[in-house]
Amino acid sequence: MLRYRHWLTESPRTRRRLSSLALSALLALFASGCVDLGHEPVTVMQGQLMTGPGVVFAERGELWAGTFELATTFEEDGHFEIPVSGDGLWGFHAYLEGYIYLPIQVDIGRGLPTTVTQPVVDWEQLCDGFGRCNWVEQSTNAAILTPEVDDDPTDNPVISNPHVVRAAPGIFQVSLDVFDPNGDLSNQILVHHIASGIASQLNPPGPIVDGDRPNGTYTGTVLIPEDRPQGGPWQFLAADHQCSNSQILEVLPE
Ligand SMILES: [Ca+2]
Repeated sequence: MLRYRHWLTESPRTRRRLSSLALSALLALFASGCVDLGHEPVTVMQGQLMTGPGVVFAERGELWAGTFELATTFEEDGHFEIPVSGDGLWGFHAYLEGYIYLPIQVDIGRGLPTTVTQPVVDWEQLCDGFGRCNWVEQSTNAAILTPEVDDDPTDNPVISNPHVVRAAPGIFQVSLDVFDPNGDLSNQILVHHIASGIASQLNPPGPIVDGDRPNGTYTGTVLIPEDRPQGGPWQFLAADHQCSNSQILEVLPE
């Protein structure tokens, strides 16, 4: 209050000078970037799959070496959009029942919508080299993402008994039984809370041998920030090292 009175009783000339100093200081703060304007730019990974429905997971960091943190479902139209929590490298993973999952490394720009694109491949040449030609014909538009049809599901992971239990506000215990017929489970034993977009990897029930996760009951703890929705269904899936994935199961918390 004293300071305020002092300001009012200064001469007009002094007030103008003080006002000018205050403006300069404010401009300097803006220029140095240390003023939080409260408008954090929205950084989005978005794109278009040739079909749906399914789920896209966003892995923070280098593809297959990062952390699965976020996810979103998509419908028959194949469009997806995930607001990600930082720029830089993210792994994109699309899972559709009946298809081999599609992984792509994406470099996300800060405050920008980054569209995921798929390198256009000469499939005929690739097929000749690998002796397999069962790929879906890919669009010449790199922005139409095209996963491969899974024509041999006999070696796919099989999941059952998905459980979600709310242990405390914002804290959920999850578990899932996973079985892979040829024992090549990857680290992608995944859970997704649909309403909040939060995703997580589950922990294996035993040792990892040569990169292969064991069959058994996987468990985990998922934290949902209090400013995000807490209710509604959860999704589970598993994938192996050949990019085969399980069915996608959906459950409500117990
Ligand atoms: Ca397998």
